[in-house]
Amino acid sequence: MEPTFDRPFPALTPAQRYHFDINGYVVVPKVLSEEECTGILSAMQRIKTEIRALTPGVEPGRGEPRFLVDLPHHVFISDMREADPLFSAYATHPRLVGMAEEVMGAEARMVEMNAHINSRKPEAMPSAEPKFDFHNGMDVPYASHSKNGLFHCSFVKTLTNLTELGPDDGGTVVVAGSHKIDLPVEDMIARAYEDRSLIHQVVAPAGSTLLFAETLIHATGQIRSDRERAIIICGYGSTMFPYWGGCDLTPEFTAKIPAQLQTLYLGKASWLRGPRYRNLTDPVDPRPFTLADGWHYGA
Ligand SMILES: O=C(O)CCC(=O)C(=O)O
Repeated sequence: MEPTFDRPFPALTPAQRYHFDINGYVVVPKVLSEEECTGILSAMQRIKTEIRALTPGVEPGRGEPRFLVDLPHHVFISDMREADPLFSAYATHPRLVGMAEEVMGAEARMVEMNAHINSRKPEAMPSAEPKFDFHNGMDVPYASHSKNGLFHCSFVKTLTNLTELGPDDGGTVVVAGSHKIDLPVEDMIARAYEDRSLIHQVVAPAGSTLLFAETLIHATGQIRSDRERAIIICGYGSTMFPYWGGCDLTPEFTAKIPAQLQTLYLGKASWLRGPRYRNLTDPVDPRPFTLADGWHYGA
């Protein structure tokens, strides 16, 4: 029998799905265990050290991760898909892929694989009313549609905090509800600064996943504590979307991808998007999935 990629559907409880529809995001706790967070975090710290050790001017090669931001208090690492078996296990975690597909209403492919490790900006005075680097990744009319009364977005992220996020620890901030409002982004950001109750911030134990539509306006929060924040992010898009990153997979890695994960990694040269839709009240598929159920290449 052909192997299949078994992932949950629906992956969200009706209440999680309702929260997502209203706000454009939902925080799902306990997606990763403490041990899984520690493992991914130490792999990220190793990658950070390795990139820092590169000779200045030497560009990372194909398949190798790189810094998109390289500051003393903040590194933004991109193109991590091949860099450690735990990252591939994260990106193929059946529950995470299931959550992304539920929001997309379609089969997923990976379009980004990134991480942030950041701490308080040394020079910045913590502010009670900070300004954020708000942005979204796709516009509402092009990226979204509805089915069975539920919102869907063709570009979705699963962002998991590997460190605990208290109110001062810089959790992601979002302009709640902006995922479905077709107005100029700068106008919505201005309204959110006028009424800060519109800005929601992730406060969650380590191992929680922020699932959000990329039409949602979002940004890194302000760190006021002495704690380092570490998050891992996988972006998923419709299977006909290209990978949104600088770096192709190596042929060696591509050759190892199991048949049932080829579409997830490589997409499809076809516009048949594999629709999958739920009703709000459909119960969640309760099967437990762990990082070990994802694909650890070379394992
Ligand atoms: O650092 C964060 O919390 C937000 C990350 C972000 O803006 C993104 O993935 O697009």
